[in-house]
Amino acid sequence: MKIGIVCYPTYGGSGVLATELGLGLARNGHQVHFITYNRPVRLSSFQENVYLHEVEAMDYPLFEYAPYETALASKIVDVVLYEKLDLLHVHYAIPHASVAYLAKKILLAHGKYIPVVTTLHGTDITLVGHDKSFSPVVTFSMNKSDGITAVSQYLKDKTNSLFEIEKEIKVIYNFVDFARFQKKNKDHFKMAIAPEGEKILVHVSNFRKVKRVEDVIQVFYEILKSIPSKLLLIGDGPERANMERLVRKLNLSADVRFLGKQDAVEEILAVSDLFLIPSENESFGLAALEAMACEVPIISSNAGGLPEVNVDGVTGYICEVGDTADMAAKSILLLSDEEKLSEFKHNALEHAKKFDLKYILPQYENYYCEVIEQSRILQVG
Ligand code: GMT
Repeated sequence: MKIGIVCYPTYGGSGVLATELGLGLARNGHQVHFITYNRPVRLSSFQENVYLHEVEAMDYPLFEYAPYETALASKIVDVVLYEKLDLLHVHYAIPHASVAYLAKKILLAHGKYIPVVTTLHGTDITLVGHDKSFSPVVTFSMNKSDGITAVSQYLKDKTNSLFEIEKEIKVIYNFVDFARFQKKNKDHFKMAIAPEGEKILVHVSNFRKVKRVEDVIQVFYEILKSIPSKLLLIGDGPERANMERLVRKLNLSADVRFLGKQDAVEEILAVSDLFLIPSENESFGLAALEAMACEVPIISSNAGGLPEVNVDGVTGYICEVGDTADMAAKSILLLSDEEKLSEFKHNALEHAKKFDLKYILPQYENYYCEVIEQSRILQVG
């Protein structure tokens, strides 16, 4: 198949998932065309069957905001016609689903029907999409997509409760590529971070309010009272400066390291003992799954789809959103019992295997075939 993938190129989970999906499809022999405004972060080197079409939104003194949607729709039309794409898969509803609808209408005028699949990732539904400034457009364009997928059962249910969706939403879980995410020996790295054999805790996010990074720091503050440990904070975003201030205020600077955006997250996960994800809202928690693939147990909140990824008392522990005392107590329970910790590490890996790319990729391929076939029947009819 020739597939166009529209996504955000940034460090967010939706862009990461879209890129990993495109790379997997390309390895399976499909031709994949990424259409976005920058090189996606996980698209780091040349790969057979992969093409990148960068969208440039023209700047002009009249515009306060460069019209990205118009430029994206034009680029989609151009790529679909010139590369003769079979299907367009857009990740994150805003603005991609409505832009895809516009492109689809323009393409129809050229005599080309392009089936569109929209994948919902989370905040496009739970935070942004539901806002009344976006809601009518999001509802309309989701209903105009030929297929809709959601990355967890929670997100499917949430979408159906917040919007009038006329189509069946298919749940296709996020996945992890075990060729990349697996425990590797990085002892030299561990020595550099935790020279006295301290436990290593890790958090990866875009440092938005919804991630509750302040809870990560508060939990670590409590853990440190009884367990020698280090905290690695990976990622960057609007809350970073506030978090740096909090670390200084709690006098934790010697034990907390802000590593910023990292490309080789798997190398850091490889030396970590525990992953903290106390989010207010999380449709799935791809970062947690990637940690589990590297044998890192999870302390998570019970928000959204996290319980579909982290199994309470098996791959880690689940606590109420904001209950940092419970999160700290569960972390200490695990970190102070070597036998339990290695059992949970093993369980985390075993559970992550259920989300292996090799099982999820065919679900997308089959869904694409289904959507293309249904669109063909509708056109003939
Ligand atoms: O977590 C974010 O804020 C980024 C966001 C995105 O769209 O890039 O992530 C969402 O999509 C990920 C991939 O499907 C999910 O794993 C995250 O749980 C989801 N984030 C939220 O729901 C807050």
